[in-house]
Order: sequence, then structure tokens, then C-alpha cells
Amino acid sequence: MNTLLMIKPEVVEKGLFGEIISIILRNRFTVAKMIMFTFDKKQAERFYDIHKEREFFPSLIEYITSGPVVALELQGEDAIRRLRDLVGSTDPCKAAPGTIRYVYGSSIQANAVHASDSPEAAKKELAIVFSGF
Ligand code: FUP
Repeated sequence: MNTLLMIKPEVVEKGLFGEIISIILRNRFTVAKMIMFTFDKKQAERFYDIHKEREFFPSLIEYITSGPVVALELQGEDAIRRLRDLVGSTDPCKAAPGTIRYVYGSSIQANAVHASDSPEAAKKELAIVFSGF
């Protein structure tokens, strides 16, 4: 099953998304698709709808729509689990050294990247990003 890696606005703004793509390629993922775009509010709310009751939801939507993201559909052996391991914990302060969030994350919200956490999430998130629904 393919998975989604999304490089978040603060990394794109700093011009560091190429470094993250290099890490991905060096870890033997294959890029099936890639796109740069800016979420509109509706699309962002659908993407993060499992969090809609959480207190951080409005702030998360404002953040993720604040500028362009770079999204990649990745394929590879055990891609979903391997990518989650490479990305690290949600909170960069708790992420293991060497993980993408440890190196590039600056807060629990601005945590550099998103990676799908299950086959169902990957299917839904890839459809939103690459097919607009
Ligand atoms: P993850 O699967 O590691 O991306 O983490 P979650 O699904 O738990 O959270 C999704 C996003 O919500 C995070 F990337 C950032 C945001 N978030 C907050 O802003 N505050 C929180 O306390 C938890 C998550």
C-alpha cells in the first residue's frame, strides 16, 4: 500500500523541502507522485476531520492553510510503517534523534511533516491531495 508524506508550510517556506525529499530517496522509497499546492479551508478540514472536536483544530487548520505544502505519494516495502518510523513522534521534543521531526520540527503544530498512519488514512489522504476529494 502506498502512503502519503506531506511536507508542511514552515519547511516549504524555509526552502528545506529538498532536504526532506533527499532523506526519503536515500531511505529507498519510490516517489509515485508529487505536488505542491496550498490547502483551502474545506479541503484542510476534510483532511484533518478526525481532529475536528479537538481544541487545537482551528489553529491546525489556520496553520496548514497558511502556505504551500509539498505532498508525495510514496511506494516501497512496508511503506506506511517505515515512513512513520522515519518521521518520528508527533511532538518534535519527543521524537528520536535522526528522525525527520527531530531534525526539522519546531513545535507540536509545526512538526515539519505529516505521514499517513494506516492504510485507510493513506487511501483517504491520497485521494484528498491528488484527486481533490
Ligand atoms: P501524527 O499522526 O503524528 O501527525 O499526529 P496526530 O494525528 O496526533 O496529529 C495531527 C496533527 O495535529 C499534528 F501533526 C499537529 C496537530 N496537533 C496539534 O497541533 N496539537 C496537538 O496537541 C496534537 C496534534
